[in-house]
Amino acid sequence: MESSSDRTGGTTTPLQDRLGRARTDLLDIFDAIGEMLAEAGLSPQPTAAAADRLRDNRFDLVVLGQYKRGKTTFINALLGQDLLPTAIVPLTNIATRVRYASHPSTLVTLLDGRVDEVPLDDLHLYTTQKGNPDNQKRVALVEVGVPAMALRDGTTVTDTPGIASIFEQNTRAAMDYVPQADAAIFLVNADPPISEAERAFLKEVRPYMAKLFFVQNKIDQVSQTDQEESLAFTRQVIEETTGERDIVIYPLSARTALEAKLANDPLALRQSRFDRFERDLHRFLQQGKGRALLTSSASKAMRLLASLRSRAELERHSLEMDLADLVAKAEAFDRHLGDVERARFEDKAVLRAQVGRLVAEYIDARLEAFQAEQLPQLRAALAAYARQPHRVSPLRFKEALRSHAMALIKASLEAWEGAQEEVLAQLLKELLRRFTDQTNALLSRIAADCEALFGVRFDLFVPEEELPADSRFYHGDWFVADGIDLAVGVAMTLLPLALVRRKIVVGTHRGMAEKLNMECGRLRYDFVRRIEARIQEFSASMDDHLARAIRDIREVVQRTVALRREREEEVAAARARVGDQIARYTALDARLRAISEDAPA
Ligand SMILES: Nc1nc2c(ncn2[C@@H]2O[C@H](COP(=O)(O)OP(=O)(O)OP(=O)(O)O)[C@@H](O)[C@H]2O)c(=O)[nH]1
Ligand SMILES: [Mg+2]
Repeated sequence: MESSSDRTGGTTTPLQDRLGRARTDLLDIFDAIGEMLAEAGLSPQPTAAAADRLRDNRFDLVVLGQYKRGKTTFINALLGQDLLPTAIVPLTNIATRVRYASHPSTLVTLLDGRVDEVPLDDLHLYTTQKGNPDNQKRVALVEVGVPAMALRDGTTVTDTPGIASIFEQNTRAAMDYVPQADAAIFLVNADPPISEAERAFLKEVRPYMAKLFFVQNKIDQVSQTDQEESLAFTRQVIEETTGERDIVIYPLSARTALEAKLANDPLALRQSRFDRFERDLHRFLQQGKGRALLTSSASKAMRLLASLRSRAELERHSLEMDLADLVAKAEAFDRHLGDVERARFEDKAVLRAQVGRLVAEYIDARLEAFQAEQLPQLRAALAAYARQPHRVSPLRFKEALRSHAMALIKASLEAWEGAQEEVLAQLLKELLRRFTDQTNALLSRIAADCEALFGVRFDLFVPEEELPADSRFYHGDWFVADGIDLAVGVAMTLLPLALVRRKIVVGTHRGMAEKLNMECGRLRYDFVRRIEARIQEFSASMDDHLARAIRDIREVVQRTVALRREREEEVAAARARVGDQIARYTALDARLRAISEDAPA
């Protein structure tokens, strides 16, 4: 296959060229449709958004693996730059997304939503355990823009904190990035071979990933025999864990590859065996995503075009109909819209009631049961902790107990929240799907009215990509690390030590009930707020679909009625204009079909 290389070892193939041409063609068509929409007095915004997506051609890769497997080094090797900080000690503690930018920039998004721009040299102050211990700076995500050739097609790569065990904080953070990614690279080492923690993690993430690349890193550290033995073992474990056969694992050395790229040494790059991985990754990116995005963009363009065409046909028809007949039908259409509005009002009342039920039956009832069940367990755990030897003053003892109680409550609530989120997201999705069905039912009622009255078909429905997907809830920031307060006065310190300690334990037990209750209240508030925001946003977008459909039809009919009543002499010119529009739509539609059919498989 002919191919031309660029500096970073990426290649362009004839396949890419074909996709590239199709993309350029499609971008042209979006421009043309945008102009036509504007000409028809409609907003060209949908074409601009679709074209942006196509131009950006974003594809999100995420790199996962246990700490110290070389994830960050691997990303640097991919970029051919020593960009992200690496180290011998466990390092990355904040996810870092790298994307293409013509001018370098580093943006830090904080948990409260604020975004700060920082110098690239300060990156380590935010993303590493050393620079930002236990995330004291409250960073949510760091995004680095670099002019790296490997990312010029819109691919982003996200570096994640190393997983340790599946119960640990970093693991959760890494997991958070999984559902957002289009593909993941899972890094293990030649030595040691795949561990139990890695196996457990893999089992957890596999269902979420459409595509997973397996990499055996650091092959430079072991002999070839050892490397092959380790590879066979790793393969066996991965196949058993995922139930897949004949998986591909890429043995390579990220460090050698990075050094080779920095020194511009093709021989060393070959030795690193990084090039084979890179080639396959590029092929996957071009074929998989490139084609999927192209076809979905083409169908979006066809939909926009179809709606323009229906409008033009409605106009042509309205120009030709008997005027009295047209006026009567326009009135009938408006009357039917009154019915649609009433039906909509009822749909919304039903939606509100369903949300209320979801909150009462699901959140409230479960939170109550959770509290009743957890409190004795939490108290037992605290009592066990109190029984351990604590050779400290009563004040210190109180402090230790207090913070242990807090940690217990926090962990139990977080586990509960994590488990509920998924179910809740599912229930919410079903609810929104039902509401979408109702919206679609109204849209097809409007379309049927239009067809019956004016003889023109509009394809009205909520497009597939707007259907509610598994909307993940992002973690709210509800936990407040205080609240268990008990008075241990000076007087108490005069009592016998054992008695003081007993009092402290009892006091903490009491404090725990209050704290648990308070935090459950916060959690509830957070859940309800997020659900309501989601419902509001979704129902507004559904309303938009209806309003647009109605406006499209009414506006054409009313305008034509006015023209025919007031400026009969312009009717002939209007007919010619509409005929011309329809011919242009037909030509564009043919071009779109050619792109869809020709899109390389
Ligand atoms: N010999 C060898 N060392 C490597 C290779 N890749 C990475 N390392 C080294 O392994 C250590 C850890 O590398 P990092 O890239 O920081 O690993 P990481 O997975 O990002 O680590 P965390 O961020 O802590 O999870 C560093 O000392 C790297 O130089 C490799 O291919 N060969
Ligand atoms: Mg790292």
